Amino acid sequence: MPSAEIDRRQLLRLSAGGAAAMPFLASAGASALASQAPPLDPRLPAGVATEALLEALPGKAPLIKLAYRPPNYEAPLSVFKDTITPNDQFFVRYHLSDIPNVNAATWRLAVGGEGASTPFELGFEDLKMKYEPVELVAVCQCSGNRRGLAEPHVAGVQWAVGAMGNARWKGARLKDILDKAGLKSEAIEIAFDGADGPALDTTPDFVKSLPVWKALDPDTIVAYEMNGEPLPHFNGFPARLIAPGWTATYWMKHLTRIEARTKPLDNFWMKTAYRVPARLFPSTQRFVSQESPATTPITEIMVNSLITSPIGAEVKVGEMLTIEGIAWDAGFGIAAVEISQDGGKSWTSAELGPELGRYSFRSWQFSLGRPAKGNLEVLAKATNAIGQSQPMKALPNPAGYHHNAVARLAITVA
Ligand SMILES: Nc1nc2c(c(=O)[nH]1)N[C@H]1C(S)=C(S)[C@@H](COP(=O)(O)O)O[C@H]1N2
Ligand SMILES: [Mo]
Repeated sequence: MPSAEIDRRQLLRLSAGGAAAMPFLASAGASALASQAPPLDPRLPAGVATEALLEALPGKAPLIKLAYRPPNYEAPLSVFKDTITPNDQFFVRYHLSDIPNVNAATWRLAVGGEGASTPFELGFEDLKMKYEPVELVAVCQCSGNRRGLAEPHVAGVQWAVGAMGNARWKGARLKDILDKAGLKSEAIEIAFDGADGPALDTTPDFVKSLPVWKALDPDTIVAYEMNGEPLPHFNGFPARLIAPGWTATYWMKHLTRIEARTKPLDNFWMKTAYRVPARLFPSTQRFVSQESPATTPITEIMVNSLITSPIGAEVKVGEMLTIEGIAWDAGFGIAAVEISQDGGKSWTSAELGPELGRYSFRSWQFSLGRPAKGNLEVLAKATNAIGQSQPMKALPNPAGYHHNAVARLAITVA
């Protein structure tokens, strides 16, 4: 919720990156730069991202706008030709419309709750100077990424493939912060609140929790840098949670409060939203204190891949054609990416690119030589180090989460 620490009079100063930009609420669309529509993506059903407008939020490059209040902007496919997603092209997702600009100089992070014996507050300099910095590359992927591709159609933001990004995050271990707060053995969940709040009181405030085991994982960090720069305003300045391997719903932006809880967090965002049918997905990571017989909170990212090149559906006959893409999972690691040209009957291994860390996108490529004139469909399927791979069709579920069907690209060689 908006807290007293946030100086709303800083409205004309965007704290992150020094970008000369107006705050979101004051921009009212007027400063948005509309530019050309993105290339038509042949793998998307009609209506998904094809008629989209590329529009720039303050401090960001043009992205595909799905909604303005709250801001929901996804990255066009062309962004994923880079394994690391540039900050200004990183997708933006909010549930709430009141997103204040946070002033790092006055920002405070409150750490406490019933499950902590020594509650305290820290400022931005404390976060950077008093804790050992750690860096890791991790994919931030919305649980609902690709929801627009769900069959049958489900309600919700109709994301195509770009509600995700991969960045090098730098921050303090959440474990070190919790150690200082004297985490009690009765603590079962750690809850996180951000500075944004509902513009209308009909939307419940966005507060999320993690099980203690995930909060204490040395890779779970409170990040203050993204790709060597301060976090962009729209990606959580001045600090956000990084829960590597888990879908981005837990990656609280503009963190203001960390609460060690002795009881499960009971709110709309835990009990109703971001849940999947129990045992539907091959998750190995559980959030036991939030499970019910029928449903479980979404936890780790399912193994997935994306074909990033070629982008268009047409290629020239006689030319060498290389299929390129990325693959990622929850941190078990990508073991293989395989390509099929016969609808999934036979598969051949693609060549994997460099490893940037187990939670990162992994690039891959596969040469098709000089394909003959005609139509061709290429499928890509990633397998991770524990043997999980992508299903041919996404598993239907009410909210359209975890869409990880094999990647497909129809190409006409002419
Ligand atoms: N404060 C705050 N943090 C948040 C959210 C939000 O609405 N408010 N949305 C979450 C969800 S669902 C996603 S997908 C990611 C999106 O991160 P990004 O906007 O940096 O891409 O932020 C997460 N953290
Ligand atoms: Mo999300």
